Amino acid sequence: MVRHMDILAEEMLELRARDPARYKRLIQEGMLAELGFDIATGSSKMPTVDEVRAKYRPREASYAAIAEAVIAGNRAKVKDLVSASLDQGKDPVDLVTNALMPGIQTQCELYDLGKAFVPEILMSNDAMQGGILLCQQKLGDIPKKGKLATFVAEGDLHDIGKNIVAAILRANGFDVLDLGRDVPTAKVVDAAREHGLQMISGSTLMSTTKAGLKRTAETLEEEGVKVPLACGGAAVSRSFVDTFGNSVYGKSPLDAVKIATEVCSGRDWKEARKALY
Ligand code: B12
Repeated sequence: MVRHMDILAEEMLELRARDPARYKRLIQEGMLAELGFDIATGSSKMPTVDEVRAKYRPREASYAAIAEAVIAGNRAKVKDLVSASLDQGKDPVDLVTNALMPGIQTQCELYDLGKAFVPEILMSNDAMQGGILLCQQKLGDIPKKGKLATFVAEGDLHDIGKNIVAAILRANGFDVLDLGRDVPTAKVVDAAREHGLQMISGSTLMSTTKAGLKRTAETLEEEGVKVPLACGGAAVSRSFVDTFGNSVYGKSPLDAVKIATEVCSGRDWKEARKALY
């Protein structure tokens, strides 16, 4: 997975503080070599398509077939296979996490390598959504644990991860209002007031848009709307989120569930941070 330069830089600074000897070695022996750059041939060791596929391929055959159908962007096949798995008694949350998500993760990494292209990503996303819908229907109407919203920061159109987070939150019993992508702060604040939200989950994948999450957390606080913001997405790091209040950093959709569980059981964002970090 390609790393954001600012996250990489933060990680290097953390490493310098935590393990100065290794940091020094990295510098001395060549950071490029440590990061996978083959100095002898002058090229970086890029994984092959097969290696990427193998990295994410689920062990169980029926899950691997679902992941393959997501990669192929075959919505009809995904729906057939997910239906069959649900009929066999598979857990819908497990299917989303361990069959559908590995498919889209493979496709995204292939895109990074230049081995998949925009239409393919969009078709895989559509196919995955077909499967997620069936899993949500199977879960049915379960008693709700709290009212939340999800959104992607202003200027950012990447919504695949946000959709997964929304699906996993719903699957875990939360009532989720999806505000969509490219969402301005004012719309989030209005929604928090209007719908009596208990937590908001904000995502962003670009360095240029991550300030939108900080702005949203701060505006909620300034306007006296006591709703914490869970922040995630590939451009977001814990050290970034720690630079502002009223927010909790999470890496995975399950972290979003943990944060929501803390907040909906009456804990504030500071207590939720303690529980998570
Ligand atoms: C798919 C993709 C696209 C698709 C988006 C389709 C869509 N509907 O989302 C398309 C092709 C449209 C696209 C467009 C662009 N993209 Co793009 N894209 C990607 C790509 C390949 C994958 C992103 C993705 O979906 N990952 C998979 C999901 C599942 O991961 P995720 O969102 O991080 O979410 C997971 C976790 O982070 C977490 N999570 C997410 N949210 C939250 C919230 C909380 C609270 C918690 C706890 C957890 C959590 O859970 C999720 C599931 O595990 C990435 C590269 C990469 N490999 O990441 C580039 C990437 C994000 N794109 C990039 C860029 C630059 C662009 C464009 C500007 C390209 C261009 N020149 O036009 C445009 C931007 C348009 C815009 N204004 O937004 C850059 C951003 C670089 C940067 N530093 O800012 C990246 C990193 C590529 C790169 N290496 O340069 N892109």
